[in-house]
Amino acid sequence: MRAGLQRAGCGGRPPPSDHGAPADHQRCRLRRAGAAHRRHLPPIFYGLGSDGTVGANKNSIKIIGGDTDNYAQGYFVYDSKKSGSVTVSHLRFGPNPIRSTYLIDSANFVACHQWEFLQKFDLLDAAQTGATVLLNTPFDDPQETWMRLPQAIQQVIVDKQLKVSAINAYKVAREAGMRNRINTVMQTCFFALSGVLPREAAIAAIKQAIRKTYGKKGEDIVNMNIKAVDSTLGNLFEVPIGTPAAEGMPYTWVPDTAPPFVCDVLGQLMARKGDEVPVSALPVDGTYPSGTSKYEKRNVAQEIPVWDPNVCVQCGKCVMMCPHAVIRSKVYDSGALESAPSTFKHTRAKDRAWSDQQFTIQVAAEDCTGCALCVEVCPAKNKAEPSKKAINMEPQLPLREQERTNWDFFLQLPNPDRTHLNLHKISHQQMQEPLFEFSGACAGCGETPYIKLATQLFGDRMLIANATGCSSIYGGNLPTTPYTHNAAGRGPAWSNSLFEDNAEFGLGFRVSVDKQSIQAIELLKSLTLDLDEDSHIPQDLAVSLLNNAQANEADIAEQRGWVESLKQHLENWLAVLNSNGAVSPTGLRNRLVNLKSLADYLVRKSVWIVGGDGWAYDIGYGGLDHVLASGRNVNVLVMDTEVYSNTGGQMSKATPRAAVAKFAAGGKPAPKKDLGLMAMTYGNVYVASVAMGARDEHTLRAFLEAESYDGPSLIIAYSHCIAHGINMAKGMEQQKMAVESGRWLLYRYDPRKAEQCENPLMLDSRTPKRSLEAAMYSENRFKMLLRSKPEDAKKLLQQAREDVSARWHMYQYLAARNPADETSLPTHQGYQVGHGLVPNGAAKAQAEGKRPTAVPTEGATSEDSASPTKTPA
Ligand SMILES: Cc1ncc(C[n+]2csc(CCOP(=O)(O)OP(=O)(O)O)c2C)c(N)n1
Ligand code: SF4
Ligand code: SF4
Ligand code: SF4
Repeated sequence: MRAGLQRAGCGGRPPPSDHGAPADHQRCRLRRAGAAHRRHLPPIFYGLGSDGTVGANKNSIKIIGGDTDNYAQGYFVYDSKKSGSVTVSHLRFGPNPIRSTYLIDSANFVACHQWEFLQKFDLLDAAQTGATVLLNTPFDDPQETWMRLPQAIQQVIVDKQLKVSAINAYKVAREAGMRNRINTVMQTCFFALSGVLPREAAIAAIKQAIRKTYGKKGEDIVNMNIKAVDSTLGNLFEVPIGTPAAEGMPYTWVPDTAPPFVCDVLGQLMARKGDEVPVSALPVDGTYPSGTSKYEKRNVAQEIPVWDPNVCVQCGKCVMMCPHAVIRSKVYDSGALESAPSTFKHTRAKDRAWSDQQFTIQVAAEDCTGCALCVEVCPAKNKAEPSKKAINMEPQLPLREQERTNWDFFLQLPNPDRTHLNLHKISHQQMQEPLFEFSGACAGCGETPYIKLATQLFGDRMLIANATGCSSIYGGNLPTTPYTHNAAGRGPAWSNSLFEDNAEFGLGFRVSVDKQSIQAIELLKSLTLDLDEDSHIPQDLAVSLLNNAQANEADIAEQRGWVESLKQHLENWLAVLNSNGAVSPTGLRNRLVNLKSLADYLVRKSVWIVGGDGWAYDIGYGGLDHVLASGRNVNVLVMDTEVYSNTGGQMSKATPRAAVAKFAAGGKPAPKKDLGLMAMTYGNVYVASVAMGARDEHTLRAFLEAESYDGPSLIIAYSHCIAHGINMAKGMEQQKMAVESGRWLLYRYDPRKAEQCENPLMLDSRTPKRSLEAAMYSENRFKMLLRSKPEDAKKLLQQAREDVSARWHMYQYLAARNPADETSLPTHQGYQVGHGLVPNGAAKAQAEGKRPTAVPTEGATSEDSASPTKTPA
């Protein structure tokens, strides 16, 4: 992916007058200074997606192209990962017009903003002899920085006589309060080293750009950036060039142990050598092997969580919330520890179901993004050190080697038997292997925990139709694939369709799968129960296969066993036909072959239609509505970030009133569309509104219920996002605030309840207890309106309060209704007229003499149905 930006100053045009308006004085000074320092400068910057490198370079272009008489051009090359991949900024400045866009292959300045890249590829390839190199080093000592450089890089530095400077930019950024945002620090170093402008003028221009860029985000952010600029140059040092080490490792993107396709094709793409891969090396039908993100080992985290087994209460929350499937738990027999590495941590399992077993929480250090969501949600406090929890963030680099070994050991420990897990308990359920891991979503993304959860529960028999959006990008952007498979080779089948037809696309999956299982059933019957002559398939096997309800993991495991047995019988039967050479009855051989190829469709498949709110509420809504109305057994997961996140945060119909978004710069004037309520009017659609950060067990329960419902299901999942202007480490806390303030409701609408004479709507949120104002203004998307248009903000806040209150009252009313009181209402097409939310199953049950009773579903907790009584503040 390439993007260009070109700016020109006054070169080639009449010189600016020095007698311009006062506002122009600064520009004029810069113009003269720029002319004095004028040179043709082609620098290249290697950054990490989302570390701000591209943004900072755009600012540099504006400074140089706008405020000096240089021409300037920026050309940015990056892949489609949401964050955490290599971004390359090709910048050109000079006195002559730049008439074309092209990449720089001979640079006199090369900046490497991530130390990791030095081990991965030859980023000094384009450096001219005598060029300047700027490194972001994790080491404070100049000598150590030289010693730690890979041998290949040292050699190039010596051969090309490069001048190397370095700074521990992460340290400087952290000390300025900017966490991992190193862009301002590295930009200051660039101006200081490149001499494109005199230092003083450059620093003044950077500060001016900071005020312009971050002014809207608040004074704190501006001050942090200015603090970072001020402390940068004191930390910049020259690296002494020594003798290169005698030997070193070659550049590696993927380990040698990876499968050949990963080494030869995907590895090449990762090493930025995709242009050298022949077309013939790519899969002819467009299918790609799954489970390849694990080979990337991006090492993007500065800090990773470190587990303290003595403090851990073994709740599994950290595992559930991790957006990247990096932190995992296992229970296993102590005998498995015989070959454990000395640093591998474990403790006795606390759960009575595993009383004689060992328990471990393990982190994939090299895949961690350092988002710290897991630490934030950990409920266990270290009594001896109250500031600590059962997991705490610590620097990654010193732990990398040991945790790599520990992770490899952890992976080869057996996974617990899925059929013995209590799936209503987070600590049990989170032992299920995730079949979606290490995606390129932003660090701390609020969408991915939902996808990961779905793959843990159903991934081994799941088909996913993915609407275009963040989920299609982090779900399937080459070169690697985060969807993966278990040891038996089973994992989600995934495909992305258009933004506007994804629901229909997923419905097609259902229709196709159903057709194939019907064919398999017909063939099985015709080859056993209906066959005139002797069948080689035992009748009891056929009966078992046909009668299994496949209602839980144990049933499904049993069905899989029977399918394997069926395939074996079919193979034996075919062998008999082949060996005796007898002419088989018409079509028998074909029917056997067909059944063998369709036998897997005797196992229940789980079809998921997945996307964001832009898809579900707006552009794909017509199709979604059509699919919900079809009555077919599909599960729709809407990850509601309340904006079009993938394209930079445009307003959708899910955007709440008063939030600032693109196309709603003055705060959205209209309320959020109630997609769930619209779906409930069908009466036969399972609908749930969830927020994992607010009630994780509720989310889990909704997923289980939705999938088990033999009809359309819709889960609307609140997903925090970088577009909200929040500290992403606190994303789950933001979700909680949204629920506790009444801005987001938790509920489930289960049409099966009506069959038991119950109200199908269960309002699972508690009475809102938090101030809506405080919850909203904890997010920059709301707060920024307060700064830019305080009067409008006040008005919209009041309207938002009214929205929340009205919606709360309506849901409270609907959830409190007693279906038994409503049997006299007229019915139309199976639903009570005027009360579309109560299917007349309740009326039917009443008419049949069943008493309306409150029957708790399996695994219910006392918290599951709140009795909301108060009105939100
Ligand atoms: C018909 C069409 N319009 C626009 C786009 C560009 N586009 C791709 S993803 C996206 C935003 C998706 O937003 P949303 O559905 O909310 O998902 P999110 O990115 O928030 O997960 C847009 C506008 C497109 N692919 N197709
Ligand atoms: S820091 Fe983030 S990515 Fe790393 S384990 Fe914790 S939640 Fe997962
Ligand atoms: S969240 Fe904390 S207490 Fe719970 S399993 Fe993870 S580390 Fe242990
Ligand atoms: S949903 Fe938001 S946080 Fe997640 S990947 Fe998209 S932009 Fe990033």
